[in-house]
Amino acid sequence: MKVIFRATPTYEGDKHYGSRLVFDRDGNLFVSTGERSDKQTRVYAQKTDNYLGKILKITKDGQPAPGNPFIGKTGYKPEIYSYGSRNPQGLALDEKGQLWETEMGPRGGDEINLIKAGKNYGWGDVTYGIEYNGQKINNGTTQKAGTEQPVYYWDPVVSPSGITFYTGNIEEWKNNLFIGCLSGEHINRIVIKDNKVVGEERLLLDQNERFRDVLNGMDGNLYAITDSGKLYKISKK
Ligand SMILES: [Ca+2]
Repeated sequence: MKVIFRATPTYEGDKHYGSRLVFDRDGNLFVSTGERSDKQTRVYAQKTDNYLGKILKITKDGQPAPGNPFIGKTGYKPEIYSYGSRNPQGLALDEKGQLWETEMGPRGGDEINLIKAGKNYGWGDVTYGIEYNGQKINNGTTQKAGTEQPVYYWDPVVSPSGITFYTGNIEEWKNNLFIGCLSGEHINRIVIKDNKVVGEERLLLDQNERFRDVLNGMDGNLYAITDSGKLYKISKK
């Protein structure tokens, strides 16, 4: 075992680690990190001198990936690809190689984002959600110059976890985004056209399971795992 990268600063807490790993088509690795949830660490998501609340892009040796947007820029960690994320647990490439991210928002603010190099995704200045206690976040700011809007958001939330773009043998599902949902207790199917969401379907709601991750099998089926330890195989009828 060899540690190739550490997402600092460290923090004593048990929430919001992110974290997904996805290889880009160029062989470098995208890594998502959470902002560790508490008020005192939330501010790190908007700051660029640290690794919390980020999408990072590194080489297999843990170095900044060549072409990263902030290489050589003062006040920016060179591994940063984008910033302003809360708890990004979903990361996947679509058929064109574009990077998509889902993140758990506060109450009423779970998001789907199309991740682009050097962009700020808003957290904790800009959100469609509110604090769990009902208070507004940054006076209820939902849009702000210099920040990216989510492609889609849920209110009430579904708690999006692992995601994947479908490559299996059900023709009408091809290239749809599948999302394992925790508190939502279903698998979410999102239809995307021209980078916009044009449809949403909730699958396996009757199972009452917290779906942790979804993945394409090499056999053309979709597989999902749950927090209760079950493995689902989803096939064509
Ligand atoms: Ca956002």
